[in-house]
This record gives sequence, structure tokens and C-alpha cells, in this order.
Amino acid sequence: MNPKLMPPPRSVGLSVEDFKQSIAGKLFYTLARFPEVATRNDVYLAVAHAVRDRLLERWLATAATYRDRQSRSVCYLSAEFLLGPHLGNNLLNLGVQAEVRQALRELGIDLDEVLAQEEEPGLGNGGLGRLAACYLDSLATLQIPAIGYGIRYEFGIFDQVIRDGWQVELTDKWLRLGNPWEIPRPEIAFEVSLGGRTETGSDGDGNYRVRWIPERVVKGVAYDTPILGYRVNTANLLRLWKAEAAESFDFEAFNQGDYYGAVEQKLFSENITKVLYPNDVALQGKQLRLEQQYFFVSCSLQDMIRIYAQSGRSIEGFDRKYAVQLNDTHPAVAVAELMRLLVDVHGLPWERAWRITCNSFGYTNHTLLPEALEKWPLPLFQAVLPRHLEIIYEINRRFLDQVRLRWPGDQERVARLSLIDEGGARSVRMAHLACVGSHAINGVARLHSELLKRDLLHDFHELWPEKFSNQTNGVTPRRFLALINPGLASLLTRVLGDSWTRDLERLRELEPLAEDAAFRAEWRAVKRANKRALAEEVQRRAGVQVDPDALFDVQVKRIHEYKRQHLNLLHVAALHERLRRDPAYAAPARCVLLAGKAAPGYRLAKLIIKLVHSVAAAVNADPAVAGRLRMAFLPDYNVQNCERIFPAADLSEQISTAGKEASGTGNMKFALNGALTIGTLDGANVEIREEVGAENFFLFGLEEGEAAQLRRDGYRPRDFYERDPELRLVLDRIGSGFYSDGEASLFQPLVDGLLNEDPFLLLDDFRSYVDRQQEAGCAYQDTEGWTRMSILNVARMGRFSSDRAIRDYCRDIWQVEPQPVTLGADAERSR
Ligand code: NBG
Repeated sequence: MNPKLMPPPRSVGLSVEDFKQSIAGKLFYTLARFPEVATRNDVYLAVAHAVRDRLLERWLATAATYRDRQSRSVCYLSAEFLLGPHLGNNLLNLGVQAEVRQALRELGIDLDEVLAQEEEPGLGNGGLGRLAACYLDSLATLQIPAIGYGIRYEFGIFDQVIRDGWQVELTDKWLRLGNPWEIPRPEIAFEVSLGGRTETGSDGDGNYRVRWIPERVVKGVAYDTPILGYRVNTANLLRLWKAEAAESFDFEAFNQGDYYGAVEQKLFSENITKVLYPNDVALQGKQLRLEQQYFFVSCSLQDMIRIYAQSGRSIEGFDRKYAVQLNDTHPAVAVAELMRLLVDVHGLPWERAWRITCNSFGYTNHTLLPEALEKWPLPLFQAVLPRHLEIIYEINRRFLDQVRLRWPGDQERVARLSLIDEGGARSVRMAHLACVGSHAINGVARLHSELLKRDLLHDFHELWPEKFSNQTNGVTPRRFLALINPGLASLLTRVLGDSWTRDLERLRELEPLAEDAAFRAEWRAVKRANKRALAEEVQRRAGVQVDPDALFDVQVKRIHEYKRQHLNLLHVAALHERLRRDPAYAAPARCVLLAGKAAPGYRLAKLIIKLVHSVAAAVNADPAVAGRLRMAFLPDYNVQNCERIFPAADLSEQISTAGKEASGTGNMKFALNGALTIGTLDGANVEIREEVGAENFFLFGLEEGEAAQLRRDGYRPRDFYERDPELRLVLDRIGSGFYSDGEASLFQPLVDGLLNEDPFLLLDDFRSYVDRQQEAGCAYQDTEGWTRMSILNVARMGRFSSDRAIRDYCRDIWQVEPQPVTLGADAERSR
């Protein structure tokens, strides 16, 4: 065979005619359908395949560029990538929205219907997974060589439906109708060992060697999705691993005549990538979860080594070739796995392997909540990864020697820093492994990074202050403005030109326009149209009619006590009562919207969802507040459903207890779309407020330092209840069955929790929150003033682009450079 003789295919064009041809061709030759019987999904698949061809062309050019330049690459290891629908984003980034819309129109098809057909890959829980997706978008747009590595879950985050006000989880069968964006690579596959035991011995040269004799072996197969940058030729790779049975093991069973045993083995292996775990409280100790983590990390590192070996260079240059980022501790076992690969498989001496490992990894922490910090019980870890446990002991032994040298006799410090938690049931501390094995450690907003240094990773900071930095999160302005808010995007482009999509700081030039009454009127018209669209959706999906002229007060995010959706509810209940008592009460019509999923095992979060529905039912049915207060819960919050929400919000609820939200990124998406924030000094709210100006932000609540002080002094929530009649009234109502048809016991646990413990300080913050809400309401009634603030918010959001974040990571942590990609002359001509 001599495939070198094959000429390169003709490049696929981007004109209306080109797309018409391709789409018709795909329907026929790829999907084997006549137009007469094609379903909506067939049409979606045909369009997706036509677009994918254009991506593949760019991806191949990108791969060739990286190979020829032997460029340094970022490998972003993440157990979650919450991409959202691909088609719309790819059309935007390719710059062919108008062409494809027109091509379809000429074929008698509406693009919006085709877009709605896509089932989004929900391979993440929330902010952490979505951040990874934003970073992939920015890496490609900035032309940085990068690979995202993760898990191809067969079932992503569950679909949420609401029955009788309660959350019910349904499996997310996102692959049911096929996934046109992925390319299976059966030839790119690695074996991953699990369980068993180790044996020591020496190799031919008399060196000490350890051999791992596993109990099971599974195979990881690569599935690739091209990630195209915005209006550039760079298309990077997202490589997700699917678990399958390893053939070698099947054969053994077959030979012994154990056919069913072999089949069972196959099913067992495939389990590893079956389902994404919701970030539940009861995750610690789930063996399958540890196996998932190790599985994808091992495949990814083996793949990096394979790619690097193609250049013919020695493994010792691994850390010059790759900057490997650990997205939280989920992939932290990579530190031990790279050591195993370098020492046991490639025969490097420990010290050299350790230098390469530390130089390669960076670790991003995403939470301060103690229950979210991963720890694996030693017996479990030992059973799944016996060799890695030995490696971790050795890393720990050498590490603690260093600590003892620096602080002789300080046994407590040694215990605090150890990779092994010796208190109670012994466990491996994954965050410690990540810190020791990385040259860079960062938090995701300034306050969060400071708290990491002060509290959670205090001892590590004392040891290695130079490893620490802050990298405040960002969001992609392509998906979260250009794509979801075309009205605002075209207004911005008309007045600023289109460069803001790649250089978000350009939004600053809007500032003077805040003083222009005609511009303000246009701004309002855009918002008004977006609110109308959301109102229709609320009607359709929640069955609640809302007035597009009301103040849209919105809180969307995972349901969690620290995020305090129940504080929002206390305000709604209080406002309800004020409006009932005083028909002349000065406040605008307000529509309160919530959305978000609760972890299936998190009972209180699920009770909060029920309470939202109960309060909404009471408010919406009360003629005394008709036209003045409405409330709705939008089910199944996901990337697709957020498209309507951010552009339509007036007020963004960012009300977590200070010190608890690492960053937040929804806060950025709202502000970028012209909502004002009511929020605490928590996470990135602090920096958003700094940027947009204190006068354009509704601040309330305790600061982190005050909250910590209050806890130290002994917080007594009941005092607040007793002192504040309005607070007492709303808590009594919730606890007495006012919102639950007299069934007092239903919400009693929630109320008791607040009165007795209130770990997230709702009762303390209630008064300042309600006061600020009232001010926000009055401010909204000053239409011109509100619009001015909205414009200034958008104008000053430039810093929160994920492009800025990625540039900072590249400079501070990764040391990688852009590698622009050019297409062949043929393809360039077709543009
Ligand atoms: C989340 C934080 C958010 C933050 C995102 C992205 C986890 C473990 N952490 O505040 O709670 O915005 O990460 O950094 O999901």
C-alpha cells in the first residue's frame, strides 16, 4: 500500500451552494435516507456531518502544524466537560451562521428547528465542567496547542423532571440518536490494569524493579471531538475515553470454555464509563468512581507518551513537551500514574522521574468545602491500585523527610501535611498528592486563592509559597454572548465593530454610550425582546405566565445550602407579605425565576426545590399580589436551557455565604448579558464588583472575615429570629404548613436547621438582603438609571473573558505559545 500517492481531497467550501450540496449528500450517503422520509433528527445529523467535514479539514491542518513544529502542548485533564450543544457554536466559530441558515431555507428547513434537535452532551455537573468547556474554546481561539482529556460517559448528568414539586431524576440517554461530532478511534486504545498485587525483583542490570500483577485489565478506546476556535483555523482535540473489555482477557475465558464468564467480564469493564457521578455527598468510597478516575488518567498519560514517542525523542523530555493541568483532584492520581509509567515501565530512576512529574503538572483547586475534598479509604485504594499506593507511600516518605528537615520536631505539621490522613479510618488525601506532585497550584478567584493560602492549603503555602497563584475564572464571550444573545451581540457589533468577540476589553468603549438616551432605548429594546422570549419559555415549560415588563430576578445554579436558594425564598415570602399588607407598597412587578439540579442523595437540596414550588404555587394563586409578584422554577437546567435565561435577566442572584463559593461563573454570564448583581463578597463577585463599580452592584451580607468571627464567637441564629418580626413571620409560615396545605412537618426540618444551626448564616444575612432587594426594586423603577447601570456592567466585564484567563495560565503556569494554523491554498480560496 502506498497511501502517500493519494492526492489531498478537494477542500469543502463555505458558500450557501456548498452547504446545500453537502447537506443533501450527507442525508443520502451517510444517513441512507430519502428526503421524503427524513426525520428532523436525520436532517440535524446531515447538517452536523456537513459542518463536521469543515471542522475535520481544520483539525487535520492543525495536527500537521503541531507535528511539524513539535510544539509544546497543554493537556487539560478533567473528569467533566460540560460542552453544551455543538452545532450552533460551530456555525458561529466557523462564521457560517447566515450561509447555513440560507442553505436550509432554500431546502425548506428552519435552522432553529434543526438546532433544537441536538441532545447536548451533559458530561459535567456544573461550573467546574462548564469552565473546562470554556477553556477549550479559548485555547482553540487563541491558537494554543491543547488536548482536553476526559471520560465518555454513556449517561451524562441526569435529566431533571418535576413531579408534584419534587425533583425526579431520569437517565440522560444522550447517545441514543447518535453523536455526529465524535470520531471513534478503535486503533487508539490502551490497557488499564486494576486490582491484584505487586511483586518485586530485579531486571537484567540488577536494578530493583516492581511488577504489578493486576486482577483485571480493561481497554480504553479514544473518541475524538474537534473543538474549533473562533474564526481561526485551529481545531483542537477533545479526547474522551470509553471503557471496553480487553481482548486478551476475553480469549482466556473463551479458551476455558467460559463463554458467559467472558461476556460478564465485558459488561463489567464497560461499567467504568457508564455514568457521570452527580457531585453527591455520599460519593466518598465509591469504588467505581476511583476506577473511573484512574482509568481516564492512565489512558491519557499513555496517549501523551505515545504521541511524544512519534517524534522520536526520549521520554526524558516529557515535561518540555507537555503542560498537564489537573482540573481539581479528580485526575490527581495522575501524579502516581506518571511515576509508575516512568519508573516501572520506562525504567527511569526515581529522582529523574519525580523531576519530570513535578515539572509537568499544575493543579487547580475549585472548592473550599471540606466535604468536597476527595479522600480515598486506604483499603479501597489498596484494592484498586496496589502499586499506586506503594508509590504514594514512597512520595510521602521523601516529602515528609523534607518537611522534617525544614521544621525539625514538628510532628503535628508532618501529620497535617502527610498524603495519608491517619485520623480515624486512614485515607489518601488527593489534594495533598496534587500539591506535592505539581509545580503550580492555583485557586479560581482572588478571595478563594487567598483562603486557600490562609486555611485549606496553609501548610503547603508555608512550604512552597512560590508554587501558588490565582487565576480568576472566565467565560467564553462566544457562547455566552455572541451565540445566546444575538440581539445584544449585533448592537455591540454595530457600535464597536466585531472585535469584542475576541478582545472583550473592547467593551469598555461602551461606557460613554451609557449617557446616550437613544442608545439606552435600543439597549432596553434588546432586553425586552429577550424577556419576551424567556416569558414564552416559562409559560411553556413551567406553566406560569409572567409579564415581560416585570423585574426578572433570577437564580440559576446547582441547588446547595451554601448557595442559599432558601435565602432567596425567604425574601420572596417577605415580599409577598409586604405586598399583601400594603397595596401601595413601592416596588416594581417582580418575577422570580429559579432553576438548578440537586444531587440525588442531597435531601435538603431536594426539599428546597419542593419549597420553591410550594411558595410559587401560593404566590401565583394569590389574587392580592396578581400582577405584582410571580415565581417559577424552570426544570432541567442545562447549557441549552440557559441560553434563554442569561440574556433575559435583570437581576442576578449571587448570594452564597461569604467564603464558600470558590468563584462562580454564572455571575459572569449574567453580568455580561446586562443583568445587575445582588450578591455577597464571595468568589468572583468581589472582582466583578470592583470592575463594574460599587455603585452598580447591590452588595449585602457579612464579609468572609466577619462570618468567620461570628462563628468563632458562637452564632445563635435564634436570636435573629426573635429580634426580627418579618423574619419570624416568614419562618413561622414555612414551618407551619402555610405553603404546604397545612402539612406542617414537610418543611420543618429546613426551618429547624435554620433556627438551630444555620451553618450558612441565612438568618444573619436576611435583613441586609431584604433591604438590598428593596433598593434594587426601587432602582429598577428608575428605568433610565437602571439601563445606565446595565450598560456599564457590560462595558466593564472584559476581564472575565476566558481568553484572559487562558492567556494568564499560558504565561504563569504552562509556558506555551500560540501556533497559528494555515489551511491549504485551496481551502483558503473557498472562504
Ligand atoms: C466549582 C465551584 C465554583 C467555580 C467552579 C469553577 C466544583 C468542585 N467547584 O464556584 O463551586 O466557579 O468550580 O471553578 O465544582
